Amino acid sequence: MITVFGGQTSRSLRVVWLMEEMGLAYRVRQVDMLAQTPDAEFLAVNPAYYIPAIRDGDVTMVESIAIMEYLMARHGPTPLAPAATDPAFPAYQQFLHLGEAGLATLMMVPVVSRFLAPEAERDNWGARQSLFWAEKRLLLVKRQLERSTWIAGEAFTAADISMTYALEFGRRQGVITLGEVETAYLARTMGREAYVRALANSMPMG
Ligand SMILES: N[C@@H](CCC(=O)N[C@@H](CS)C(=O)NCC(=O)O)C(=O)O
Repeated sequence: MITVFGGQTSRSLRVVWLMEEMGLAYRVRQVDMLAQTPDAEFLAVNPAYYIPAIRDGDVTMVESIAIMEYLMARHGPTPLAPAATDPAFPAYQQFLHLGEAGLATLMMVPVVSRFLAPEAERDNWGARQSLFWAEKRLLLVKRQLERSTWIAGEAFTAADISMTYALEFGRRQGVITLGEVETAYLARTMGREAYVRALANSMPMG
């Protein structure tokens, strides 16, 4: 049984959603990142103390995209990861990583600045620039979604899981405004049964 350390609105949703799509057995171990006292069990899993992390037998891993790649490689094969020979493969690779490295990571800076920085430092150059870079990268997403149903072509893949988290995070936090194409795309991805189950299973109990 695979253990996912995470929480409902965190990037652990990517991992849980992927496992729902693949039909893998897992449990979600909630980590409250806002708790005053560090969670000792989780600290031993990830001394850098961020979510998500997984434990799969002797394996412990962090980084949501790397975890998805690991799960698909070790517990696949799965159509969620197109083969290198598949014409969809280059777009798949690009958007799988763009969802985190090019979007969610960059949007994190304006989001945390807005909510966590001291009042006088909320509107700062770094946060504005980071958002500007993310907005530029969104042009790639828009162009692709004007061409195809899913982000890597005509089949749903793990790149859609990566991308959905990034777009939904930016929209929920109010740092980006999505156009019609991206909004319709999110309705498609978030309407999947596996997504709905992943969300429910990521909810803290009680
Ligand atoms: N690139 C990492 C980012 C992980 C990340 O930023 N996680 C957030 C929650 S979604 C977190 O735990 N932040 C607290 C911290 O980094 O200290 C991934 O994709 O897993």
